[in-house]
Amino acid sequence: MKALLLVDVQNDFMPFGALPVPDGDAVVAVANALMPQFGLVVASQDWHPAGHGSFASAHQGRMPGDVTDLAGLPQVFWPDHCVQNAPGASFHSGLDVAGIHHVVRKGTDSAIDSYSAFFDNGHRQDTGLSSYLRQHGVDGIVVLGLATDYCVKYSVLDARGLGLEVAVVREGCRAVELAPGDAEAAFAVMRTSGARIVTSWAR
Ligand code: VGL
Ligand code: ZN
Repeated sequence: MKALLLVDVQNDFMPFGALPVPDGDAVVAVANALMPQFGLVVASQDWHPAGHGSFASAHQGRMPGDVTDLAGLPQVFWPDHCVQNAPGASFHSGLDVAGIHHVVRKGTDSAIDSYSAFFDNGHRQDTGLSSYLRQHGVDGIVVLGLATDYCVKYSVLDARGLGLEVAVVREGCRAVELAPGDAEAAFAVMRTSGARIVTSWAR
């Protein structure tokens, strides 16, 4: 069966949030419209401890947008965002959370970032999502959420690596776009991995 994966539809990624994704709140209506069409709906939640290693504020002399490394991997430093139990980490108030069957939290280890809902950026720890999906007989996922060029992209690439069929709902995604073109580049990489890029009215 197919499951719907909602990636990081959280306050801090909304235009009013700490790590604003332009037009990010547009994905909420798409998520709400699709949820009733799926027997299984899973949502990921970026869930950082205060002082997480991906926060520029945790490193002296670093600004959001700087790129260095963390845990031996290239790392963009971000504004403080999605701190565990803070309002910014909550799902958008307009999201129909009653329609979500399972929440997977990621980014909980201060020493490494975790864009993907499946593994951290070094593929060292597993969030448990793949075994959850396997246990529920899921062979494919339909994905939407925030942000196209980070957490959506890496979740999709990991899902493909796990052998899942993947469709990405284009109008259900919005991008950070630190550099112009990052969104389209992300869609291209996802397509190359074997994911289909679809619209919710033609999937
Ligand atoms: C995300 C940057 C940092 C995302 C999470 O959800 O795409 N981006 N943490
Ligand atoms: Zn994060």
